[in-house]
Amino acid sequence: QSFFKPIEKSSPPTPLNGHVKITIVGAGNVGMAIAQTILTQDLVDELVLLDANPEKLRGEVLDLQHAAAFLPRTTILAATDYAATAGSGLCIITAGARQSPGESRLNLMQRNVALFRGIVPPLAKWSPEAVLMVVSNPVDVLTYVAWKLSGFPSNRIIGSGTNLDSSRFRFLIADHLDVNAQDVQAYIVGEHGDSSVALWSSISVGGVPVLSFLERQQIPYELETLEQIRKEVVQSAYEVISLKGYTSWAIGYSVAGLARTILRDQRRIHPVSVLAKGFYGIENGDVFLSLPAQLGRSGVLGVTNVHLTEEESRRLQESAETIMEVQSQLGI
Ligand code: 6V0
Repeated sequence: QSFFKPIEKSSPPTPLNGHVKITIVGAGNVGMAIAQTILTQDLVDELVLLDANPEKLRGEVLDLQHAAAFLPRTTILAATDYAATAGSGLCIITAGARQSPGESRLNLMQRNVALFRGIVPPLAKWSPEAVLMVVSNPVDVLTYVAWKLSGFPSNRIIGSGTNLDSSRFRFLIADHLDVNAQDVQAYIVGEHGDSSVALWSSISVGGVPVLSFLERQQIPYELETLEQIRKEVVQSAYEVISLKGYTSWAIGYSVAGLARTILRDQRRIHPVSVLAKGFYGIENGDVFLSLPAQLGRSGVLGVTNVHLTEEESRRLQESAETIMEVQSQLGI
């Protein structure tokens, strides 16, 4: 049995022809945090920012261009027309409507689907070989919508998913154990949201599996502490939003890291939203949710074939059902 299992309907990578171009749709808090992190990483030759608000967009792009003397050389363009996005290797969508007071989540979702109808087809037309990455929320459902509207093979559609939740998880575990978060391996999978699933069996620190270590030392499982950490991960987005109004820095680093893995063909494993049909007992329906996926130039190369406990499998399937229920109300 191989370590990775390929996803359905994969297509081969497209050569970048030496010129690396990224488009970010939505120059709000999240789009700009992603843009600035990408710029510091010397990852691209050309960065196009596209937004529906031309004044704000021009202000943001000028502000970034004024940092040219401190940054690796990159052409930064402000665009309100999709023709400027032509030939992008990666398109990142962060545009999204905000919830109005009293508005239901379903209504918000329908507004976002309407917005995606105006964004995804022109992106796909001008960059037919691109990898498309969705960040706008609810990210799993909107990744499915982007897949449907683009007509792209599923390996070239990715949602930023629980890459951010997993980083919050690693930070909290590191804080609890007083170690460096980079030495903590741990995955949150499933829905980016309330039904996300912590893979306890995946936690290791410096290569040592944490749960079996605790068991061997006959240290009580600390299950309550772990469950508390999982709840904190779910709550942490709400907490940041209630304190500063939005989240931006962590999602900026998270997405810039995904962009690096894809454009540099690094073949690293990230928990991101992928077409999950056929994995871990998710057999019915087309649903995107986060699984530990290997990423490279052609997008999703495969999903890790790891063993989940019965409980983890059950929770993942429940997470899939939660997303599919929402999807079924969209009429797409
Ligand atoms: P924001 O600051 O309101 O920015 C949204 C931007 O989108 C604005 O600049 C708008 O002008 C622009 N916009 C709206 N409609 C269009 C359109 N049709 N075409 C082009 N641009 C358009 O929001 P913020 O940046 O804070 O959040 C953006 C989205 O990211 C929201 O849906 C968030 O919920 C989502 N996030 C997702 C995260 C994840 O982990 N997946 C994390 C944080 C936020």
